[in-house]
Amino acid sequence: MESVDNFKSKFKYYKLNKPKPSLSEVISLVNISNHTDKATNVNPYKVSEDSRTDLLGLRNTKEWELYSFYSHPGLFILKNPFTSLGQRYWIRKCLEKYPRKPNKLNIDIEVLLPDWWAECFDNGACNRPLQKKLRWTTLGYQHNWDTKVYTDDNRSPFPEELAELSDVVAQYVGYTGFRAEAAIVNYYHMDSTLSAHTDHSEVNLEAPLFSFSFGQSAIFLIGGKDKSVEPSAILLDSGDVMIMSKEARLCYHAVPKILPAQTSPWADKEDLNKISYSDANFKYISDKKQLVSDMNKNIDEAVWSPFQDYIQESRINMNVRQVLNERQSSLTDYHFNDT
Ligand SMILES: O=C(O)CCC(=O)C(=O)O
Repeated sequence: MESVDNFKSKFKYYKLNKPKPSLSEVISLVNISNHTDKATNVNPYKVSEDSRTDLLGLRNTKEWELYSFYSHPGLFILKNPFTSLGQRYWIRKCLEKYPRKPNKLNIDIEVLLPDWWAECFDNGACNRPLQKKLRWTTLGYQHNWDTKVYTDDNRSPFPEELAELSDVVAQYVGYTGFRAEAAIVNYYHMDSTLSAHTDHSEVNLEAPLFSFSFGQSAIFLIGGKDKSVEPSAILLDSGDVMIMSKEARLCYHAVPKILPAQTSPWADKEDLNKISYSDANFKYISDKKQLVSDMNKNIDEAVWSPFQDYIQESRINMNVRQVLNERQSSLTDYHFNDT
């Protein structure tokens, strides 16, 4: 007997514009008091500080708020641990740096652009149609959307600042051996959706997946290992970090709707304080001075303005994965299990 696709029904319900879906069942961690039967705060009992947070645009780990979900073991959301300046830095990296070659872009089949963001401003004014065309770029091990198979010859260097950011969050949730090796950066506009799927291409399915959201908000659906399980709807706001681990790592998920953000944390002027060069024990970042300079230049509203224009109408999601097993050095290294 064919099973009922409860995932599809929920996806359609939230995707519709007319009639507008009710948002009363959407779990919002801003209004957690309305959802205490579904999600709860689970901050680690003993939180140690991380010397890297300040320079990566993050608040002190002691201020972070981590939530888990009763119906989804292994799923966690870290509620916006970023400063305003941090949000600007990461949004800008996703627009200015990550879509550069050799990374792959969805628009490659139409036109090969060495530097998409620069091309958008080639004639001075912003080329909005070209801006709106970008839907994804891939980093590190390049996700192959057709075969869903990673290969060693289809790999570009993984951005060291994103490896560092992922490591800080991984340490906080207890995944001390996590290595960021692949990422998909998804770009959404107000009418974009992402259909139901599972992420199972990685050799290592024990390692969690870290998903960072910026800009406009989204309704995120997460169900079970098959589509008969009715999904929960969760609101993801700018700065939120989702961690999909254990059972949740292989569950169906989707984005049926982008919603206007209720606040603009990237524009909070009170929170735009310059960072200064400090001692941070970085694992991946080699040039601290460059990092500090890249972070601080976004305080200047004129410099920040083109990125502001983009994010005012869009959402960006960086989805970071570990591909290999712990002691594996490449996809063709089959000896990692030998003792
Ligand atoms: O945009 C999101 O929040 C989810 C993205 C996602 O599911 C993916 O890249 O596999």
